[in-house]
Amino acid sequence: MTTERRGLLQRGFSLGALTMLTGCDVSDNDAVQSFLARFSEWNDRVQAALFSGQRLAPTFSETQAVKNFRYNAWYGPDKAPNLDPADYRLLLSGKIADKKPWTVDELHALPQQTQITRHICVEGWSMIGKWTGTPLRTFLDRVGADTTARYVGFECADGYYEGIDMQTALHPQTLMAFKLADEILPRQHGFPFKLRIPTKLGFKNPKFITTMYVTNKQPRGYWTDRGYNWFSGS
Ligand SMILES: Nc1nc2c(c(=O)[nH]1)N[C@H]1C(S)=C(S)[C@@H](COP(=O)(O)O)O[C@H]1N2
Ligand SMILES: [Mo]
Repeated sequence: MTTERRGLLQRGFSLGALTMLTGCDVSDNDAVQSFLARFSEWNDRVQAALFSGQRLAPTFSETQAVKNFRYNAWYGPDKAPNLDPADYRLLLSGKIADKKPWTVDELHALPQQTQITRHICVEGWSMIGKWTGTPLRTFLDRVGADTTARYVGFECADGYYEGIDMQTALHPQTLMAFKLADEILPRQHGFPFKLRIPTKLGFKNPKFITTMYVTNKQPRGYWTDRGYNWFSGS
């Protein structure tokens, strides 16, 4: 790759723009692919270093929050997991002292707070929603999680998986959201809970979580395995 092209990439030109400029499909080029992969890893490290654990995502007023929130997954809403609250258990593993599984009723009895924040999806849409739930930090304290560990990972009922750094897990706006627009979280939006992280892109907000674990090994992410950045702050 020429110095000129590398400069373009570093200034944030998209692969599509680069293809238009050069008239060839650079994404077919192995050297470009491996360069972009390294660029992406570097970008994750820089983002992690720049991200302040205390910086708050913007919040909005009640009137700005939508009632009918948009649905997203790689399958249609009719295919979303239909978890039975009678059978559901949140399983805990890894560096957590009390690994007792949690029922929906036990989760709902946790202290809750409300946030009105913007959800931003990499597919090019965003929406302001009102979510209510328990700060993940409160839950991690409650179960005796080792918060000196580096990551918290999640596995979901639809086979999705995600993970976040501990700083994000302890961020005051990172919620285990049990409600959307004042209603119990609808099935397609992640019943019994989704992780709501307004400092992260939409895909780092896993729905229908069935397992939570604390680890020092960076958890894999569903969309990260398909080429998106692991850090993906918004
Ligand atoms: N389990 C699970 N969580 C998920 C997804 C998914 O497909 N499965 N999609 C992610 C993406 S890309 C987005 S934009 C949001 C969509 O959440 P919503 O349906 O409540 O809008 O969920 C995120 N969490
Ligand atoms: Mo998304």
